[in-house]
Amino acid sequence: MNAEGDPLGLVRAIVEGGVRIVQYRAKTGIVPAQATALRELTRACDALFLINDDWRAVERFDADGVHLGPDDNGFDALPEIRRALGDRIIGVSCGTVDEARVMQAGGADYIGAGSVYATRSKSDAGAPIGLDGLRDICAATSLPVAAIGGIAAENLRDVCATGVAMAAMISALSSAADPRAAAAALVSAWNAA
Ligand code: TZP
Ligand code: MG
Repeated sequence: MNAEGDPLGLVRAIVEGGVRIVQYRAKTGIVPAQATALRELTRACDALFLINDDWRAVERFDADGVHLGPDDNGFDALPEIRRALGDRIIGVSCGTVDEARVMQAGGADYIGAGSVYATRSKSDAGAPIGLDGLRDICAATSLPVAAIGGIAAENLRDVCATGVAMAAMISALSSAADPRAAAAALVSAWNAA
């Protein structure tokens, strides 16, 4: 099972394993039937459903929010997006303390910080910020921080100790032989950290 071949099966497995936030990264375009199915699945499991890149798709698929990076439409205009999305969640990618401060002032709800370690899942992720970079961002913002990039079972405890509220993962889940078991083990390790 993998994100390309059977994204719905993968998400079903990981939410059954205890994951409670799912971000839909449709880099070649949103597939409406897929987004609708993911919305239904996440709602049934009490998991949040966030759409990456495209804040205009949030209402259309009744998502819980959007995640925006520097290249996305609206990243520089959070107040306008806030007006459009109301109480829905707005998350933004940051790699530095300054970016985190600007985004907090702009009205973001959470900060996605990374890449923490080297990653093969995002070609333009830039140089890793490491645990020190992550710690600095956590100290600079009162927003919840989601760590991302190269996070897996072996470094989860170190990541958690920086003060982040969440850890986001692609390959640790999508390349697992048994994504449900991998998700359950990661959630349990996180809760114990
Ligand atoms: N943003 C920064 S790193 C990254 C994204 C989307 C990819 C994370 O993927 P993985 O496989 O968990 O390293
Ligand atoms: Mg983006």
